[in-house]
Parts: sequence; structure tokens; C-alpha cells
Amino acid sequence: MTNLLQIGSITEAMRERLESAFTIHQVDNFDAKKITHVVTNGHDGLSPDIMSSLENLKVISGYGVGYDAIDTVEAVRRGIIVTHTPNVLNEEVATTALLLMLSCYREVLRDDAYVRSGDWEVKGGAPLTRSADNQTVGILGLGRIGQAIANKLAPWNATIVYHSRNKKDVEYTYYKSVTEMAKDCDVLICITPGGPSTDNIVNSEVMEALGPNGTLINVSRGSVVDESALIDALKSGKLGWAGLDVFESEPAVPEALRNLPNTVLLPHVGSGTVETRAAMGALTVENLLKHLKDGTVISAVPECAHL
Ligand code: NAP
Ligand code: 8YV
Repeated sequence: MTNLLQIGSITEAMRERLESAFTIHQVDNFDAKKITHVVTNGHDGLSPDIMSSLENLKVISGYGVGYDAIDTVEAVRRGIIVTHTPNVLNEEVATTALLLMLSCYREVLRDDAYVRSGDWEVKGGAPLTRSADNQTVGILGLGRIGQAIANKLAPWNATIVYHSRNKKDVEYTYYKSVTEMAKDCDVLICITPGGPSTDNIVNSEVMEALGPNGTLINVSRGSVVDESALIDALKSGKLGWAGLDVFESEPAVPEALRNLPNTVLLPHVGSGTVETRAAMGALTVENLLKHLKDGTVISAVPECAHL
């Protein structure tokens, strides 16, 4: 049997299928020389220490589309194929982005607390909220998920604008500058990859451009948003609201952020439904099984597509 190193947890369905073809080793007990395949996830990735110890490594299969926790430069240098799970989670993550946006606009957490506390009976009707209809929504990263977000916003009659590295062949207005886009937006939704090229791309200047009536939604990576600047902007009122699924040092979330009333916070569950996680798990496994069968994979990350 081929030897697979498991980083992080895998589902029972994944384990059953993997055990038919691999001997699965855990990180606390493995013989580095034997390992040819790794299964991991977007959060844990593969540490440089473990990666360098695996001299016979051929494939790293990631459960998730984001692969910023895997050193692809080193993988390409060593001829190791990195795979991920694009497309199967587009709709779910887009739904999460909208869930956060609508929750901020309609103050779902505040009003839920109003009912539960009994305040409704004592104080009467809750204060009014803002309509999420007819908003200008800036999508930072108009890729697979970004486009799914744009599609899902159509029933709310949103005007979509976007910033990506490259201008796309779409009807939406393109902005070269994130700050200039933020000035024209009611909502900014971040859905780029993480990593050095997007590190703190949403800084205090962008947040102030979005403004006191603006809403920031982050379903990308915590590193994309300057978290301490975000806390300052939300506290001072320079930014109106934030809906966040991802954080700088997950699972730690700064107390200051947790105490702010103008935030909606989720524990990185953008793709976290039974259905979507099953599809991601299946693709993660199929990449490994296909490599065993014929030396190729289904969904290599772009950097490894030529390997
Ligand atoms: P994708 O199709 O590759 O789209 C990424 C988009 O980001 C592209 O439009 C790309 O622009 C843009 N981009 C990349 N680097 C950029 C930069 N430096 N500046 C500006 N724009 C940049 O990826 P996807 O499948 O939509 O996934 C996007 C990311 O979402 C993942 O990498 C992951 O971090 C995150 N994610 C989060 C969750 C969650 O649970 N919260 C779930 C899934 C994914 P070009 O097209 O011009 O290159
Ligand atoms: C996953 C994600 O929760 O796909 C991604 O990039 O962030 C999420 O879908 C994560 O990768 C699982 O570890």
C-alpha cells in the first residue's frame, strides 16, 4: 500500500475511501522516507519542516480551494503536485458572503437578542434597519467565488463593481484601485486568495473610503484585511459594519472585535455545510486516487498545472 500522511482532520467518508488505497499515517508517528502523498486542508497546509523531511513526496492534496498555507514555489521546484478543490464550493461561500451582508444590513443579531431578552414586550418595536436592496457592491477578487457572489446579488438589484489583478470580460465596472472602488461602494466583499500579494490589501485608507455607512465583508483570508485598523475604524465610526468569516490568527479573534456591536462574526464556515464539505472531501480524495492510478490529478493548483 502507498503511504499517505494526514495533516489535520478528515471526514469518515474520506477516510473510508482513502483506506482502500493508502496506509494513513498521523503527524505524531510517521516514517518520512515512506510518505509519497499528503492530505491536508486550507488552514493547516504543510509546514516547511514536514515538507522538507518528506524526500519522496509526490502529491499534496488540499481540502479547500485556498492554498496559501502550502509553499507552492518549493513544491514546483521539487516537482510535487499540489491539488485543491475549486468550483465545488463556489455557491456555498457566495451564500455565506450574502448571509453576512444581509445580517449586517438587517441587524439580525441585534434583533434576535431583542426578542430573546424580552425587550420587545417591554420596549415595543425594534429600531428600523437599512435596506439591502439597490446597493453598489464592490467585489475584491472577481474569480470563481466572486462571480458566484455577483450572480446571487442580482435579486437584490445590486450594482456590481470589482477589482482583480486583471480586467475581465464582464459588464461590471472595473477599478484599478481598491481605494477608488471603495469610495464608490456601499459594500466591499473580499474574496481574493490570501498570501503576500493580498496581505492587508484592505487597509485603513480603504476602510475610510468605504466610510461610516459602508459595510466590509471578508470571506477570503484574515490576512487580506488589516485587523487592528478594522477594529479602530469600526470603533471610531469611520467604517459602519463588518461581516467576517475569516480572521488574522484563527481561531483566536481579538476581544475588541468580539465586543463590537457593528460586527457579525462566523468561525470560518464559508463552505461549511454537509453537502459542500462532502463534495470537497470527494474531490480531495479523487485527486489522490487518480494520481495512484495514472500519475495525473484532477484539480492541480495553477502553479503546478504543468507538472
Ligand atoms: P479564484 O477563482 O482564483 O479567484 C481569485 C480572485 O482574486 C481572482 O479574481 C484574482 O484576480 C483575484 N486576485 C488574486 N490575487 C490578487 C491580488 N493580489 N490583488 C487583487 N486581486 C487578486 O479563487 P476562488 O476559487 O474564487 O477563491 C478565492 C479565495 O476565497 C480562496 O483562495 C480562499 O482564500 C477564499 N475562500 C474562503 C472560504 C471560506 O471558507 N471563507 C472558502 C473558499 C475560499 P485575477 O482573476 O485577475 O487573477
Ligand atoms: C475550508 C476554505 O474551510 O476552501 C477554502 O479555501 O477556506 C474553506 O473552504 C478550508 O480550506 C478547510 O480547511
